[in-house]
Amino acid sequence: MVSILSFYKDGSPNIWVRPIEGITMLVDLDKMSIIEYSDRQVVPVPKAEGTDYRASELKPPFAAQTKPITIIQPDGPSFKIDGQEISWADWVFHVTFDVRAGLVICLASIFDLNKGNLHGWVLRQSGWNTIILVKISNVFCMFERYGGDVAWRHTEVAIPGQTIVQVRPEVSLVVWMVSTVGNYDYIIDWEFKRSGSIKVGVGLSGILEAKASFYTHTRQIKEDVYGTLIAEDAIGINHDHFITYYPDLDIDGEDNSFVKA
Ligand SMILES: [Cu+2]
Repeated sequence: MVSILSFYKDGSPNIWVRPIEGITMLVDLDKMSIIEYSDRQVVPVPKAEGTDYRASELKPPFAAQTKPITIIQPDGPSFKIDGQEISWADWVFHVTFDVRAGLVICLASIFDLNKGNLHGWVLRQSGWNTIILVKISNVFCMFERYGGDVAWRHTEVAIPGQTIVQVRPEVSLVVWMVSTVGNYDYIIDWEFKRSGSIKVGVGLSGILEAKASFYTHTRQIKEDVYGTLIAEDAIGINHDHFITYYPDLDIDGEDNSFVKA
C-alpha cells in the first residue's frame, strides 16, 4: 500500500512545487488499484512561472560567472578495476550494488607498511525506501579527487645555505552514487584517503518539497504554517531527512574494540 500525492504537470517540468493540495490516494500495488480517494480541500496550485530549472529555459539575470576549470590526468587514473575489486594506492575494496541499499562497499583493506599486511575494514551502507524504481544508467562513478588541499608540507630554513620545500597533495579516491528519490537527489560518496581513513559524505540536492497555500505574502501569515513562504502560494515545508548506515567494522579482525574519541 502506498499513499499517493498529486501534482500538476502542465506548465512546468517542476511538478514538485506545484502540488494539488488535498488530493491523496491510497494505492494497492499488488492489485494496481486505487483503494481510497480523498479530496479534502481546495487550495490554489502555485504558479508555473519561474519554476523551470532547465538551463536552456533560464532567462537573465544570471549569477556571477567564473572561467572554466579543467583537471587532467595525463597518465590516466591510478585505480584499477578487476571485476568488483578496486585497488588504488594502498587500498583494496569491493564495490557492489543492492537495489535497496544502493552502493555497497565491502572488504575494504589498506596495506600497513609497518606490519606488511592488509588492515581490513568491512563496510555496508543502506537506507532507501523508494516508491518509484526506475532504471537509470551512469549513477555510479569513481574518480580521484584533488581540490588543491595539502596532505602534508614542510619548509625547512634552519639548515644554513639550504631551503627545502616539500609538499604532498591531498588526493583521494571517491566512489560516488546518486539516488534520486522523488524530488530529491542524494549524492552519496565514499572517500578513501591515503591516511587510511574513509570519509562518508551525503550531499542533498534536487528540488524542495513544497505545499500549496493561500498565502501570497509573509505579512498574511498568522498561524504556524510549518515552513517558509518561498513564492506566492508555495510553502517550503520544515522536515528532516534520515540516512541510515550499517558499518560493520572488523579492523584487523574481530579482536578489537571501537572507541568514540
Ligand atoms: Cu526533504
